[in-house]
Amino acid sequence: MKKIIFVILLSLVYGQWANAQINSTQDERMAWWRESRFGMFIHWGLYSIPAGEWKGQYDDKKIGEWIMNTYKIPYAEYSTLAKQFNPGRFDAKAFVKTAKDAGMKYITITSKHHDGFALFKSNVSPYNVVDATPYKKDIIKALTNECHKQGMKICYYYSQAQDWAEPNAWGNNWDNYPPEKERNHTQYINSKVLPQLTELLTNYGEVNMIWFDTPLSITKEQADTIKALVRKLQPKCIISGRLGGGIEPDYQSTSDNTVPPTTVTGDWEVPATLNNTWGFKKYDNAWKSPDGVTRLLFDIASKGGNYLLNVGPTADGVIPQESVNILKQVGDWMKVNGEAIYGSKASPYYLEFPWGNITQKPGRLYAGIFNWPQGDFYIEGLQSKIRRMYLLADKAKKPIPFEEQYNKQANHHTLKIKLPVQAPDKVLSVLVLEIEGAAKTEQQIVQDHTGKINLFGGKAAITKNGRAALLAINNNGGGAQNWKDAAIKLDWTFTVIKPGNYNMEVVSTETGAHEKPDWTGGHQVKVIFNGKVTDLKIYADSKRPNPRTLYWKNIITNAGSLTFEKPGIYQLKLEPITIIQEGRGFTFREINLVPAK
Ligand code: JFZ
Repeated sequence: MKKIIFVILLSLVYGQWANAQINSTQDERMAWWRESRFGMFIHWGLYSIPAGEWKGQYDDKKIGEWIMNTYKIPYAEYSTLAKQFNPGRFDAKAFVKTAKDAGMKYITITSKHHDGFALFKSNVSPYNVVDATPYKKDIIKALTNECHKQGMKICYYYSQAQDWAEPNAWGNNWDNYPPEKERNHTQYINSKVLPQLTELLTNYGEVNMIWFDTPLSITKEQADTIKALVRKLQPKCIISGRLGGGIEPDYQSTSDNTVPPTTVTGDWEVPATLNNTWGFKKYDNAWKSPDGVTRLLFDIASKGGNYLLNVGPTADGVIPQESVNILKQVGDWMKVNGEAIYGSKASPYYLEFPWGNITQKPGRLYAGIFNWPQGDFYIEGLQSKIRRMYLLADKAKKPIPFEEQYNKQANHHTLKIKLPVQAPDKVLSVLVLEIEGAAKTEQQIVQDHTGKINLFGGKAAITKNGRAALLAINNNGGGAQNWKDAAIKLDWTFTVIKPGNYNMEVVSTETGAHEKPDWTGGHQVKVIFNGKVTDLKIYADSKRPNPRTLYWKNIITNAGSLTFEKPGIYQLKLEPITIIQEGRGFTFREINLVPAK
């Protein structure tokens, strides 16, 4: 599974000019996308007819659009669904309106998913909505025309590797097709993928992006051919993150539903479901709350990403009412607070806050508060000078009183802010901070005003055998990615302001597929503080939901207590003794030190 790839560009002197050339066209392509921040994903196809049920069989843990694979339905049988595909209630206007009302700026629709069925008229294969169904109308055309009319960007999902209708493609290993190794993948690409992409990129006017997916073993050469074709036919069309073959796409996608725990540079996007499936399933009612979705939208923008949120229309051609309702509420919030989202950039901080997160524009920070404080509100570690503050929901921009505090000994800045008692929005309220110059934040780890000290894994010095090492703290629960090497050690240096006794908790995370979260415990570690070694076994003493993921919980291991005799700088180390090798490894996220009562 692809995770976010952190790319470090080494700018060689002679390479800088070349980079500027590449970046200028990429910047051009990406401009509307960066401005948008919020888009609609549409998974729609023949799978919306069985809607998660096949001959009386149901499965909560399977995604709807994979039903052909789930029940190993032969192509000859599955393809007859086309004769029933007749979405009489489909109205492109209604789709675009739902997206617009939500505040979404682009639509990405499945032009062909893994089942191989095309939602557009194709001369390459009769397995398409015009030639194989009683409906006979080109859905991609209708939606594209409507998007063009209404100023909505239109993007096509296209499954370039898996095509379960094709003997030479990837993925179908239940039909009587040649074994995967004997297939001529290139033949499939040349005879279906390239000609269909040509149709999509020539027959419908401007296409803003092709969203590729599940590349599997696609080669660099194959991916290059596909990329070159898209570039040739529509140079401004974005190529999404999952083309494969190691080629450079225009941006990265995270794993599905995965929100990174920190700010991430570059262009990236979270493809996400509204319940637990992409393609419509009639019995999936695990709807996310509109509050949760609004907070995720803000948090993703704060970390620098786009949110591509899915709806799965029914066989009738309507977006489920529950989805419409959720999106409408997000849209109402966007009407008031959209300024903090559209065209915003990532937070100047690396880490999220317990109360919410921050987006920015030149001269402005937008603090999105989802835990409205009882009493004073604090923003810590901001070095920039503040001009004024007001609530985004307040048209009069009535100044919010604040005080800039500075602890010289700890070199720590704190803003003490007098918010009104009542939050303007019960879900997430935005406080605007007008600042002088570019935002500057402290890099140190320092105790906050509640006394809590947060030692996040990604803030540690990470070493192996005394040398700098890499450990990605970015699994989909926000913890370490496959940490199985017990020689990797973590080490934090931090500033304590208030001496006293502190309880220590070690936090790891669930991870794995969103339909089945998973966690491995039993690892043995030591925590070293002030020459004192505490041996610890990683058990799930308690679990805590993480509002940033909605799927993967934080797992808490109580780790005893420690004492700071006086204010100052301290060091703490975490060193594994043994890590359980099966399963997910040690999904460590952070250590929290909390004042003991
Ligand atoms: C893929 C598809 O298989 C799925 O049907 C849906 O279209 C989704 C948006 O994309 O599923 C994936 C692809 C990549 C990951 C997980 C699920 N990943 O990188 O973790």
